[in-house]
Amino acid sequence: ELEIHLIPVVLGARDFDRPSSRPDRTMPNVDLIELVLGDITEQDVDVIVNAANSSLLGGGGVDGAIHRKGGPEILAECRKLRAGHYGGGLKTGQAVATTAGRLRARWVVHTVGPVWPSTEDRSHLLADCYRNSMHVAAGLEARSIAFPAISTGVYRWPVESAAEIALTAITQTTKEMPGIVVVRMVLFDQRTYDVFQSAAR
Ligand code: AR6
Repeated sequence: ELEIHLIPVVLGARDFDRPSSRPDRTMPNVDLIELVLGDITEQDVDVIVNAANSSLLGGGGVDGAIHRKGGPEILAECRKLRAGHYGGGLKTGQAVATTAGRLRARWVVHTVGPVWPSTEDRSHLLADCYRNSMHVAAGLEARSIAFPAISTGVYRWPVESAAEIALTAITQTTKEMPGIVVVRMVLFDQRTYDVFQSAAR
């Protein structure tokens, strides 16, 4: 059962009382970032984002779930990427697309979040994950995209900080992307969901 709450995010001057009026393509089309308590592998969106690692060859957490449910086609494409342009792996903050295999989504965009802690501030790399994933999605002409809370599991980034970085990066990036009309954060547990709710407020 998904519990869906819509959090209005102000993206600049527009009339929220008339959400169906979208006369100007230069206006941002995302009125809302959806916060959902649920499983990202179940999402019916064009793109789901994977919190991968630089090897692109799978792992635990959301990465494991996506490969398990999406089937071997995703890993096959990841291996091709490693054999080609991504021979050295995917760098932290970068994003790249593959098929979504058997998932309901059309594509998986793989990105690598930064590990916590680190001697230097790596917040900009976490923001890059969101920005670059949305750029890849826009390049695929995706209209909807779902993110997990990147770096907040195995990579141990504090959820309060991650939520602020994620929502800020998404809000800024949607301004450049009139084609993306749904951005959904899919939070896997109640605590993470609650923290994102507070950050959105
Ligand atoms: N749907 C949505 N969110 C999920 C799901 C799911 N099915 N499963 C877990 N989460 P993590 P990271 C949440 O560890 O911290 C992997 O081994 C989870 O509760 O998946 O970026 C990779 O291969 C947490 O809130 O990703 C890398 O080696 C969030 O997703 C490493 O973990 C992210 O947790 C990446 O670590």
